Amino acid sequence: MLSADLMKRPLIAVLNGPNLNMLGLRQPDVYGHATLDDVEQICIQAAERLDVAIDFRQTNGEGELVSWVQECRGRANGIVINPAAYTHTSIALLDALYAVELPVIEIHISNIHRREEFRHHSYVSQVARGVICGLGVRGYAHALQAMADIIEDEG
Ligand code: CA2
Repeated sequence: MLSADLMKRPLIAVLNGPNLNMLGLRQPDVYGHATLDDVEQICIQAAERLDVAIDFRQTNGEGELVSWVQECRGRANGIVINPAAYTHTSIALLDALYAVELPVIEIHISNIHRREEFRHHSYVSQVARGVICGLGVRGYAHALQAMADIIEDEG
């Protein structure tokens, strides 16, 4: 019989930043009609397909997001993150993502490069293995697929 450790699935943290709890309630022209609960369901289904575990969270607080990244050390195998507005402003988040020494994939629902100039720059991209943007909420499933591939390739 396989031991519990051998059967353990890799854990991917799916972290979401400020105002993403408003998804589906406002600005459907930019972000679509799906709610954050719908996004979580997309991630749960993708995780089942990929045989990985996920820890899906959202916060409006920069400090809380930084703490969650720190908590991933020694616990998670990778981080998929939609930092929302902190993408464009937070050196604290960038520092935390560097320090945690885990693979990071950055995801945005909208195509930030087709939007206002201030959204074109991302601090998080400096530490991300890859960036998915503009593919709507389905982008989360692509991000999980990419992260599962990275974890499998790098053991
Ligand atoms: O496109 C994305 O996923 C963003 O990360 C979303 C952020 C925005 O600041 C980034 O530039 C791009 C905004 C998240 C707030 O989402 C809302 C959804 C509905 C209503 C209000 C805000």
